[in-house]
Amino acid sequence: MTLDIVTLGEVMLRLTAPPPQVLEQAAQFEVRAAGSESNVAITASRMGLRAGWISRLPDNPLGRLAVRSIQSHGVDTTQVIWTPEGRIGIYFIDAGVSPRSPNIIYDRACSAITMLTVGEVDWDYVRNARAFHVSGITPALSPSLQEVVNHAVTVAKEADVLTSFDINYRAKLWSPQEACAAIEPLLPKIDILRAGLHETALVLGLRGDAATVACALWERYRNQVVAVTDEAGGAVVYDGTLHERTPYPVEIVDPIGAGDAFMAGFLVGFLEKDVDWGLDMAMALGALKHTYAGDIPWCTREEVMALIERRDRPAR
Ligand code: KDG
Repeated sequence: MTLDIVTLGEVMLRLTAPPPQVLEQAAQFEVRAAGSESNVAITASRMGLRAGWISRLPDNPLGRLAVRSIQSHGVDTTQVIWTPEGRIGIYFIDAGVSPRSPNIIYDRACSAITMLTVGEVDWDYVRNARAFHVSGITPALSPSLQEVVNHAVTVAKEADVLTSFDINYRAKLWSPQEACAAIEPLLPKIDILRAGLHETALVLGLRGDAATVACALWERYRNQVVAVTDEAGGAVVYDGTLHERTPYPVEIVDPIGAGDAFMAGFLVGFLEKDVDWGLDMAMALGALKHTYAGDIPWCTREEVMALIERRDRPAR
């Protein structure tokens, strides 16, 4: 089967304290499967693309729970490597209420995917896809995963598969210097690069507004397309020409996963048509994600289209 998008990364169980409770007072948690790359595969699949996801999980009820939830969105999970060793990662979250910040506690050390090796993956699965996507979270998890990600990006590039990378810096996983050392060598092999403004400053030392940073990244790493999002929800894409979008007004229910929704939307639109359509899909999906609890934008393709069309229609 030829897939449109293949992603590779960890899925965890996300244990959310019922808002507005903080972790310390929570008597129960809501459990959902969550992980940046599986989120991208899920959203792409929900938008009608054929998506697959590679991972490594313990062969136990929790591993199966996570995979079943990803499969339920139509994602191909046949390349998940099941293992008797290791565990599934977990994270605990309370969403925060302004001015109290959200709190996330990871409990993911030694998860099964951290032991994934290059030899375990069927790389033809990546070679046969139209696009391959991974984020900076995956190489942050273990030295072995750094090797796997390097190999994956190289294999994809050599096979003319569109390579996509989201910097997705996580300060609780590694320092900016460690992230830069691992990620920077990959960047010249990336076709579609996404970053948030704060990440480019922290990890790559690039400062300025989104347009300046996107152009600088494009010139530095020679990517086909660079997408940079800012804290206010606006985004620019640079591919030799600057494409800009202002943010949709959003009421935030849960922002976690909005970057993944943006990334998936961009890949969907880019694979379907072009950069502008990618940016339209990205903006709509990123905005819509804020309105759903959990990591996934539960909207249908029709709902995304309705949002995009309403935006383009004159108000009166
Ligand atoms: O983008 C959202 C995911 O990344 C989140 O659900 C998990 O933060 C996460 C991580 O570090 O993998």
